Amino acid sequence: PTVRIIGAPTDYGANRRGVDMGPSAIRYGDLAEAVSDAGVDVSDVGDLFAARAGERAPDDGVAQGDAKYLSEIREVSERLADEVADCIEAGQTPLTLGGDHSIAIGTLAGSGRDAEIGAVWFDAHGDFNTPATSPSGNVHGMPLAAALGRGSFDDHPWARSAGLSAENVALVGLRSVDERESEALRDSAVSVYTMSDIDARGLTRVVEDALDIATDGVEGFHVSLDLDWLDPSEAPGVGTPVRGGVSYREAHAAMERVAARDAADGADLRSMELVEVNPILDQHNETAELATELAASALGKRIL
Ligand code: DIR
Ligand code: MN
Ligand code: MN
Ligand code: MN
Repeated sequence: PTVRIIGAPTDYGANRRGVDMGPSAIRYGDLAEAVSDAGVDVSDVGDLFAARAGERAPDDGVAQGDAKYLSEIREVSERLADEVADCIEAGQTPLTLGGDHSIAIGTLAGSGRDAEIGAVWFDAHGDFNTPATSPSGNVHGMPLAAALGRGSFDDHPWARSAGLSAENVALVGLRSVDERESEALRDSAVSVYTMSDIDARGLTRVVEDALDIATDGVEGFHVSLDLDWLDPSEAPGVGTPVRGGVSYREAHAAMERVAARDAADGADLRSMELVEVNPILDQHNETAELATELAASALGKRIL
C-alpha cells in the first residue's frame, strides 16, 4: 500500500492560533520515515492552500449564526475533499495532517464520495455540535455533525459525507461534551464510548467494538485521531487539553487494532487524519512526534 500525506494547515476551527503549524511540526517529527518503517510506501503532496486566519474576519460571509470562519472552512474542505477522493481513486491511502479538526469535514467528504464508509473518532470531545448548539462557535467542535448533515448543516451540502451514516460512526474516549451536544449524541444513531467505558472494559475491547461498528457493511473506514484524545501529560501540544485521557500505551494499542482490522478480511482503512497538534503550545515537538508514531502503528508498524 501507498500512503499519501496531505497537509491542511488551518486554524479556523480552533479557539487558539498555532494549530495551522501542525503539518510542519508532524513532518519535522519524521512522519515519512516512521511510515516507511511501517513497511508502507509514502508520498507527500505538500500543503493545501489555506488563507491565514488573521487575514480574514471570523464571520466573513458566514451564513450560519455561530460558526466562525465557515466560508474559509468551506474553501479548504472542498479542496481537501477533491484531493482525498483523487488519492483514493489512485489506489492510495490519504493521511491528512491538520490543522484543527474542522479539516475532517473535507477528509470525510472525499473519503465518502464514491463509497459507503464508517468512521472511528478518537477524541476527548464529541465534535457533534451544530451552530445552534455550540457554546463557542468553533467549527472544530462540529465536524462530525457537519459530515452527517445535522441541524443547519443540512443547508451546506459541501460539508456532507455522502457515504457516511451515523450507524457506522463510533466515538472513543470522550470526556468533555457540551450539554446540548450530549443530547444530540444520545438522540442520534452514532455509538459513543466514553473514558468510563474504557475504564470499565479496557481499551482493546472498546476499540474492537468501535471497529465492528465502523466496518459493518461498508467498503472502508476512516480514522480521525484528535491528539487531545490522549492524556495531556503525553500530548501537551493541543489547544483544548482535558485531563483523564488515554495513556501512551493505550493509544498505540488502539492504533494497532486499527492496523489489524485493515489487514483482516472486510473493510479496509480508507483514510486517516491527525489533527489538533499545536506546536506553539508544545514542548520539544513532543505531540507531533507522538502523532507520527501513532500513524505508524495504525499503518502496520510492529514491535517485532
Ligand atoms: C467544545 C470543544 N465542545 C466546542 N470542542 C473541541 O467548542 O464545541 N473539539 N475542542 O475538539
Ligand atoms: Mn476533535
Ligand atoms: Mn478534541
Ligand atoms: Mn481488510
